Amino acid sequence: MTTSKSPSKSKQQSDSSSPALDNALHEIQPGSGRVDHAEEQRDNGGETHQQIKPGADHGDGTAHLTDNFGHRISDNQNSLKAGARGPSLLEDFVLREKIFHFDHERIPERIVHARGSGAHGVFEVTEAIPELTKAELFQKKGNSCPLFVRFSTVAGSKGSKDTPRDVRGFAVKFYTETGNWDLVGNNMAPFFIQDAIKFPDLIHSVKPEADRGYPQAASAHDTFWDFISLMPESMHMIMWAMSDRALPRSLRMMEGFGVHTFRFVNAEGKGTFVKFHWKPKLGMQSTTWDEAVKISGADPDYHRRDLHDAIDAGDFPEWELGIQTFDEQWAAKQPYDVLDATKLIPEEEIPVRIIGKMTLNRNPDNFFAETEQAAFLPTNVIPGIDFSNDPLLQGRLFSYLDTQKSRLGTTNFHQIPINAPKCPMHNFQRDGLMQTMVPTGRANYEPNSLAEADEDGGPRECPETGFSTFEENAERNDPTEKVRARGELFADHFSQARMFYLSQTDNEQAHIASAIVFELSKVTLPHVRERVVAQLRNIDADLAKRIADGLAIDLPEAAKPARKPVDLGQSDALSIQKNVKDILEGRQVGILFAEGSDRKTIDALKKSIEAKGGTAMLIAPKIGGIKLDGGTLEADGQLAGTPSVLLDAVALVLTREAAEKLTTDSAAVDFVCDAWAHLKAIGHDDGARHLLDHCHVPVEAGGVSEADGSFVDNAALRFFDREPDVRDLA
Ligand code: HDD
Repeated sequence: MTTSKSPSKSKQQSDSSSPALDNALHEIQPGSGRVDHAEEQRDNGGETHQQIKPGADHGDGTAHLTDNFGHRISDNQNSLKAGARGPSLLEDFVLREKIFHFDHERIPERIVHARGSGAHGVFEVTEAIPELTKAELFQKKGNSCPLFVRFSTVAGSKGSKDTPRDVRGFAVKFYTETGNWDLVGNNMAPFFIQDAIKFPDLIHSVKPEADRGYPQAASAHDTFWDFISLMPESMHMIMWAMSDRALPRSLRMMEGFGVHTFRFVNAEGKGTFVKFHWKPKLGMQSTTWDEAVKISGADPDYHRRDLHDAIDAGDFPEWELGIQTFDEQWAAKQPYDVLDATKLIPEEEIPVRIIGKMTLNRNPDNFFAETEQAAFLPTNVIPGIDFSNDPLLQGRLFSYLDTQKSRLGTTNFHQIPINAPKCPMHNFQRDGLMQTMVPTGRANYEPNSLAEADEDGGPRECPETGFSTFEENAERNDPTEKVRARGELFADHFSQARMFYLSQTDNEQAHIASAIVFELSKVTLPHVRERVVAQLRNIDADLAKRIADGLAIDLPEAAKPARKPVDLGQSDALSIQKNVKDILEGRQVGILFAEGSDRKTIDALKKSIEAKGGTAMLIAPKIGGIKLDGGTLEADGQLAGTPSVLLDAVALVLTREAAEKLTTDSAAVDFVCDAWAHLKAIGHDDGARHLLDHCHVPVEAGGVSEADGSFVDNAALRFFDREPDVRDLA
């Protein structure tokens, strides 16, 4: 590679626990092919691309500053002028090139999922599944490959915040030895619509409204809910989008889903349906809505920073890859269609079988070159993995390749290093805008017989090992019939929405209800609000009533469902709170101190937080150094710039005098009141009680404790029992 590694704290290189992981950090080095971009140019271009080495730096390793064509620049501070106070001269090629390049730095943002954060990593197979798929990757336990992940929000622009209520994209590019495999999923199992033909409508409705250009990164507006109210198929996904799943605490703490039913194909040609799942090692965590709103002001890059910092610190985020597999016969017996992307398969029906592990272990060196230019394509599958007839997936197979041309500007976007495969790539495609490969020889067509004249005839097709499409059993379809229609069971829009809602804990249900009331309260069209509530009546009568009460409207008649919903019971796997992991890893615990605070308490807290895998953050009114017994202590964050919304739990270690002084500092008062309202663990010493009293925090309440070991135990949790004390859960 020609890029240089950034000097981040590199527990990254040395601490990987498995040799497979270490190996996969290196690029795949296949005998015959290109390895990386630079290598490729050498392969193809020969001498023309060689670097001229002598005198390339100042002698101390510092490179010469040059223009884009290698001319050394003598002065990067002043443009060329006719006299020191005269006009700039057109002949200043240094100035013109610099401004010209700058003027064209931006490329169109992604039409959806514009805001995203990426990371490099490795995938390791933990259980081989040759009986299910012939995919080379999954043939042996321990097989591994490098990968790149991009997480994203959906509706907001590139520069929008990280914490809107939104679905999160979860796109993984596996660079396997048999080509790239892109698993382009979300952090929610179902999707809003069933057929790709509705995707432009869905996205138009949620994006800023056409005439006024707002709201940014928000679904709480007329056009989104107008569309939704007319699309009952979206009701299941609406339950997910209004749930705490849409407010992840960290990108490291969310599940991922391939959403569609895909197909594995084994060496005998047998097909098995498969759904893909990502399970985070840290478990799932969410913020509250009020917290998410405040985080977006305090740190719009909250998730991006968290991901970057964790990787930089060597706390490599991990997910397990799981699968649910089933055959046509099983699928045919279900009360839903497995080809319908608005449906999921309950984990209680088919448990998720873990087959691999993803570890993110390297931050991108350059945001634009890697994260921004990454192009994911659901069409990127490897032999052994195939598509299903899901009509949403089928539309995606066209859309992604197409969109890259308008975003990255060229059909050669596959040559950008982040997109290029790391296995050999040879074909007869030629030319095009920004062609960077320099193919040699005459063979740019096939078949050819140039080899007979001792010339390089180029690559040949691989009937045995190449991708061959699964031979579908057409029993359930008549492929000769052209119809614009959907499978019969696609018409059940409510059964799984109801299952999701009923599977939540009481306060998770309350969060869904509050979210819908919030969103619909931003809707200005009364008939839209009513139509949504009419749809909700088919999910749960109590939910619909709560929403109608919350909006202060009469309960409308239920909308007539296209197909009568069936009772699917509950699935505990759908609830975050029922599955929460009581661990401190990945959590950020704040310790607020001020002049005179007890150093021993601070040190002991910090030690036990770190011993449990959490991060301790010292916060004080001033950052540079606070006087304590036995010296001064520097803070990691200044109080006003580090509100408690950025922390998972807070300890207050204060003298009575300091606590009293802080009662007149709104940053300190908000720090405590928000930690209380956001249901966080609060630890305190005697002196700090004064500040708690001022903020009406009852010291006997759940999660409020002495700033000792009990606080550190509490810090892994949120105290939902307190919720009725801080907000209306009607
Ligand atoms: Fe999509 C981007 C996920 C349906 C069309 N989509 C995009 C990304 C993710 C998803 C994670 C961002 C990739 C990245 O980080 O670069 N999309 C999904 C999921 C869907 C889905 C899980 C349903 C199951 N998408 C979907 C449909 C269409 C698209 C039905 C069009 C017919 N999606 C696109 C796109 C994007 C995209 C316009 C924008 C940027 C890009 O592709 O590369 O083509």
